[in-house]
Amino acid sequence: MQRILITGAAGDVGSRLTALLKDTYRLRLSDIKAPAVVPAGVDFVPADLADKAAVERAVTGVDGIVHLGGFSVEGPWETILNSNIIGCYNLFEAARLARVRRVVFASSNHAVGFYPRRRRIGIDVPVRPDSRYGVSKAFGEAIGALYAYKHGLRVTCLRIGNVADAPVDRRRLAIWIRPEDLAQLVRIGLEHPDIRYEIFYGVSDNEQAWWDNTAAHRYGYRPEFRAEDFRDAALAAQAKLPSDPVSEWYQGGMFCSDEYDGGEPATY
Ligand code: 15L
Repeated sequence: MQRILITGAAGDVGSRLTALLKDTYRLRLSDIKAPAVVPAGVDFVPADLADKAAVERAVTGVDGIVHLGGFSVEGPWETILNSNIIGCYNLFEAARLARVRRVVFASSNHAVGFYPRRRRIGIDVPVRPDSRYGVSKAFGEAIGALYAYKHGLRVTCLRIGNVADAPVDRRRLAIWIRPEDLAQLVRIGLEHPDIRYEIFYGVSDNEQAWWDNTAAHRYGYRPEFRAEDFRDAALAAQAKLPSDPVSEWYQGGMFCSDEYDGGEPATY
């Protein structure tokens, strides 16, 4: 059984993946504070990602890492710098030193948030981050490529949409992913023999999706959930939200309209 470290394990996505993966791998959890639930037989190693020595302790002896850790929304530059830029470098460098074989990096749709919703994009478009947070995710994808091609780490970057039991508004009808589908993608990243460096979109089988996820499907991803099954509830929730033209134009939603003074939105 592979020994897998999950960073950011105390967060919502970390807790859900722990529950879904605990019988498949020998898990070790890490975060600044212990998760509310640490299942029997699972270790917890505290680590602040900005503390290199602590990160090195956390990764020692594992075969693979699911790197969810860091600041998970837009934040002040100092916070993003320490948690997501320095933290991500520390994680990859510690993985190299400890000869970890695989990293699954939780990237985000916000690495490409400034594409208009009317465009369908694949993994071959240039990044268009919509926030300092999105920039940090593009950085994580770039450092993942460096460690994959230079140091032989097998790296999978998941541009995750929105992880929840159900989509909560119109935007999430396009980008929603059920935790079970996310666990399937994580397992491909940790196990598929042909992975060297890949970017997949972390999205369920949504009819309205803005992303071409051919790469994930090529590796066997078969999402089991569809946002359309929750369409009426999501649209009813959307009807109660105030209108926000910039947010509604771009894929990144409010991450785009937040602090926005860019004039007319891009048409392409
Ligand atoms: C993300 O990357 C965030 O981590 C999550 O909290 C959501 O805001 C999500 O994107 C989203 O775009 O809905």
